[in-house]
Amino acid sequence: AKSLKTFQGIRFEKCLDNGEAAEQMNKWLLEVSWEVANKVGGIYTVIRSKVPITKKEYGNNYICLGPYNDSFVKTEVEISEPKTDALREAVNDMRRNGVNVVTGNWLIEGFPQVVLFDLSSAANRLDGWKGDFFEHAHIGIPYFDRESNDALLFGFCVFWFIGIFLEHVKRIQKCYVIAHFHEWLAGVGLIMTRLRGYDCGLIFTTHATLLGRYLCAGSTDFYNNLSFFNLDKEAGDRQIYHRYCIERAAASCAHVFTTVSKITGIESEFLLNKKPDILTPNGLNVQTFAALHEFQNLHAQNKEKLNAFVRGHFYGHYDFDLDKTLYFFIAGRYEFSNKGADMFIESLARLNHMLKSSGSDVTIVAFMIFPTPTNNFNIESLRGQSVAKMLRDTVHNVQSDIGKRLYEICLKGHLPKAEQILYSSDLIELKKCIYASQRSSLPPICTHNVCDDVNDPILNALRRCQLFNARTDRVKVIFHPEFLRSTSPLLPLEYEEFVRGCHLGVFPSYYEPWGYTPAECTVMGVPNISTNLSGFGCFMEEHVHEPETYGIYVIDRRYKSAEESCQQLARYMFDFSLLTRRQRIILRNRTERLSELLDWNTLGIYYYRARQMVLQRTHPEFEEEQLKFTTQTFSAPSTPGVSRSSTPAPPEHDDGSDDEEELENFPHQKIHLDEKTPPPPPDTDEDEKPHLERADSVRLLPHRKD
Ligand code: G6P
Ligand code: 1S3
Repeated sequence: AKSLKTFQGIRFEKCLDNGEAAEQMNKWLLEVSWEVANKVGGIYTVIRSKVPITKKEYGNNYICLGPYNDSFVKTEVEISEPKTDALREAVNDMRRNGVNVVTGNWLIEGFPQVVLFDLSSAANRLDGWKGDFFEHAHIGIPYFDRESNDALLFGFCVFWFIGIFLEHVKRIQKCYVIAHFHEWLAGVGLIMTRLRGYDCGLIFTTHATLLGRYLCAGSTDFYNNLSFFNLDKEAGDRQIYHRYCIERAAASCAHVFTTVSKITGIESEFLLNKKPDILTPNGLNVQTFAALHEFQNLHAQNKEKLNAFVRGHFYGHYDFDLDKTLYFFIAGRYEFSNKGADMFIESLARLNHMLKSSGSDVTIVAFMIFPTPTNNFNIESLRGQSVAKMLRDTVHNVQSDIGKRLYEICLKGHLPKAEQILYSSDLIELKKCIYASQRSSLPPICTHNVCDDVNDPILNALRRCQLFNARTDRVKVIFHPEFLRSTSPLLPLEYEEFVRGCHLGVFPSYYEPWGYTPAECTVMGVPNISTNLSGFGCFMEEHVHEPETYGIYVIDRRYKSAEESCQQLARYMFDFSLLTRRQRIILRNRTERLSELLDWNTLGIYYYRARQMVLQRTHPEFEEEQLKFTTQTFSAPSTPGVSRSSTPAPPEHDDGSDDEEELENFPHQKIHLDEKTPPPPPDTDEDEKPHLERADSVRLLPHRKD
């Protein structure tokens, strides 16, 4: 919607070219996160992908603060001394006092300045800082919780840095400094900065709540009981009381509190006792191709790599047609029920039954990519690839020999007889390979030896549902308990290549504040399934008219029982299996068209709004001041004619656009080719408030588990 791209009537792009203005105004943004140049989970993706647009707005006055992690710094950071005085002073003060601070630029698009604190060099201060924290915030950190101890060290380093930085930066002229903290691990710095009353606008963004994650991972009927939890007790029972206190205090101390989706906003209202001031959905750095069909070609190329793997993995049982095989996948942090792996497997079993009983000749290969400890690849999986390679090499040699013989004979002016070009020795070699590819066991359901095989939830669910890769099964399963990498001897693909090669991403999460996996699928033009308990699913339902027609399927896990949701998921997957190749191509085109909606160039405006809000709250004179520095940019009203809609308009030449007939038989829902842009919400002050439903008006699930 237009409102997604404008702020107080000014187009977002206009706000972005202000790096110079920020420098002139002495306006700074410090982005504080445990995942700055330190890949742990989703927040790394948020910060990393957001850097280019944030740099546009703040120029050199944008600095990322994080912990020093030797292995990442070696490959991700170009170390150099700080160029600005305030930064140098703050860093040198800490160094003089024995804290090792590494500075430089993060080697990612945007090349932002980073300040990284070596926490081990500050460890001798742990007890003192714990005392200070208790004195000021009344939160005690137990000695045995290493993660919290690190969070405390990190927080105090950031707090120390900010104090000195502010002192120096305001010497020259009035300054506007915003410190934006992500997640509880960065919370201590925010709490201390606020409690000491520093002149710094503080934003806290939570990407999940600690209690939410823990409660959902059990068998709690979470969304129906949000208002009933005894929070202190629940946190205490899980030995995370002090972490929960940090998170709650950070939300409460922030001048502006944000979270990534409506659903996590509601959760925060109950679990952190704070309603977010604004929602900041996650975007991506969308790669746009010059040619529209490039991403389709990439699909075909990468699918071929998956085909090669599947041929090897199913050797001896390779009796299905790869031309009629579809690749589905689920991936993420290994939180079995939070990420909906339980529902995926249950629905695959149903899909298997539906395909068998309908006499379908389609095969589904379902990949599950969740890292868990293993003792390396299993022999059967490696053997499969080597058997396939042996056969491929032998066929290649025979083929080349046949070619030479054929050429020789034809040169002499004869047509060859079969035995003149295919020798019995060739047949023997081929027979040897064919015999070697016989097997007495079923193709493995897992590529590795999982350490805790007996208790592993995915393996147990597959056993319970009897998904064993039998010949008669139309649904085959492959659990890959390791992140993908192009150097793997088994499945040598990067995650992005893998996603592009697949047909459908399935993410039936129960707990998912945002969900980057379906968003990544979307920008790569891969249709996907999410739920209305995930931030992404809700966002797409809100902003895209009939998302199914764009290959965005959202399962109802909120108002339906688990059994009903399972059936819905199985039905979506079954319907997808009925699509023709042509229909799949059209659908991929449509999915990819939604990329613009998920681009930071669109979604970055929410972060921009949060920053404007914090400055208005901490420096009421700020807006007027800003106008002096940015008159030219800000006085230009947006031209309605150039505003683009959030449901992107169809491109002029879309190989799917004139195929209404092809879609007649689209099994789930007919795709409407007339684009409908959802009515934009009013671009008023009211719009600044998060669009949260009142807690008491939220319709809740009857029961989570049947
Ligand atoms: C892309 C390619 C086509 C290919 C198709 C396969 O669209 O450009 O050449 O035929 O992928 O699609 P499928 O859904 O069958 O993997
Ligand atoms: C969190 O990471 P997660 O996979 O543990 O933060 C991500 C970034 O905001 C978010 O996409 C995800 O839903 C959260 O769960």
